[in-house]
Parts: sequence; C-alpha cells; structure tokens
Amino acid sequence: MNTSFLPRLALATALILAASGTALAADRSPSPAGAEVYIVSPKDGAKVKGPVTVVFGLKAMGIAPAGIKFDNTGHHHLLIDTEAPADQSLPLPADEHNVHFGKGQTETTLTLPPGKHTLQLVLADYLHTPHNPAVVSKKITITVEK
Ligand SMILES: [Cu+2]
Repeated sequence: MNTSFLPRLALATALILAASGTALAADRSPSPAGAEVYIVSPKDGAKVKGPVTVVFGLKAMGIAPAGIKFDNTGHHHLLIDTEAPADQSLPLPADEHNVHFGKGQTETTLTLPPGKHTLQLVLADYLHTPHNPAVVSKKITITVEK
C-alpha cells in the first residue's frame, strides 16, 4: 500500500481544522446530559494491598468496543498517575499511564508499586477521543501498602 499520501492528508486536515475551530468541536462525539463516569472501587483514599481491582462505573451512556461508532457510547480509559489531557479534542495517548479498554471491559486488576497512586477514568469515543463535553471521573488517590 502506498502510504506517502498520509502526511499530506494529515496536513490538509490540520489546515482545515485550523481554519474552522467549530468544525473540530462538531467532529467530536457528543455526550448526553447526565453522562457520568466514576470509579466504583477502590474508594478515594483507600489503602490496599497487592493487586488492586478497579471497577468502572458509567451513567447515561453505553459501552462499545473501540472502532465501533454508535451514539452515546464509548470505551473506558484508566489514567494512572497522570493528568487528564488539557486538549480533549485529541485522541488519548496509549501508554502505561493511559490504559485503553477497547474491548469494552468494565474493570481491571493493576499491580502497582507501594505508595500513593492516582486513578481517573475518561470515557472516549470509537476513535479514543473524549466526548463533547468530556466525560471524566473525579481523580482518586489510593495508597498501596507493602
Ligand atoms: Cu481508547
């Protein structure tokens, strides 16, 4: 496959988006009123031992796997020891601090080193981009004990 057109396509897209800020907002998937994502467990301030199971909660929206476009759905992203992105019009990064649950998972088990850690959920759409308005949980802090 000839991929040489891709950088030019990306540049053209960037120029179009720069020319019209409203087009960018319109391209983001809308979230419905009352949409809320939250961490069911552990509780904020919890002291835990060993692997910690994190359970994801969601109100007024549904889960769809990554790549599946369906109104009022998305998949969970767990932010570990990091901040939510300042620019929510971009897809979330995928690394050890920004974990995607693109199969539609609603919980995970983490092995974290002892000490304080922050956890936060972001629901994002089929392209991993936060909805508009963004559906972001409160950030919680837990302490993993030795
Ligand atoms: Cu994702």
